[in-house]
Amino acid sequence: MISKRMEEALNEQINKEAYSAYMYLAMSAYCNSQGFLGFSHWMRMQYQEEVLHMTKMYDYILAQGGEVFLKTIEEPPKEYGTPLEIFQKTLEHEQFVTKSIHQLMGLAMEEHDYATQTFLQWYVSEQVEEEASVQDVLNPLRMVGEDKGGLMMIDQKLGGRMAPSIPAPAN
Ligand code: OFO
Repeated sequence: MISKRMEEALNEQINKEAYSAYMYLAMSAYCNSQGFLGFSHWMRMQYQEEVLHMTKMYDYILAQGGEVFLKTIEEPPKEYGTPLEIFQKTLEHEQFVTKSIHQLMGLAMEEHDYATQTFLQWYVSEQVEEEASVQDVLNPLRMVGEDKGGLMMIDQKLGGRMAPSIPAPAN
């Protein structure tokens, strides 16, 4: 069982994960339109990952006898600039999501909600991985700058990103 306050906060987080999915899908379309098919693929995989983050939280709310409220998803921008700018925006967004997960954990601690703390631990670790995987792309992007050959090499590498696996059942 979860409190009404926790139910509301988890539903807010579902909306943030849904926005993340939507934004990465928009980035994927943008990269495709710029001819960066590998970057586009990476973003498409990231979109799938966010859908899993969202549904994992959805499953948890239901497993705890709570109610799921799907809210309006904000429209993401259409233009994102250069590959370097795209990944800078991606890192900023993931840092925002990390903060949001930490606030949720803070609420679970305040409420002595041990089940939700255990559940959220997965997201805390996941956000460390999310930020690290974005940094792994940002570092070579900073190195190559505007060199077209370098950008094409990174694009090719990102085209090999594997599809995310289904997360373990809630909790
Ligand atoms: Fe769901 O981790 Fe990214 O946003």
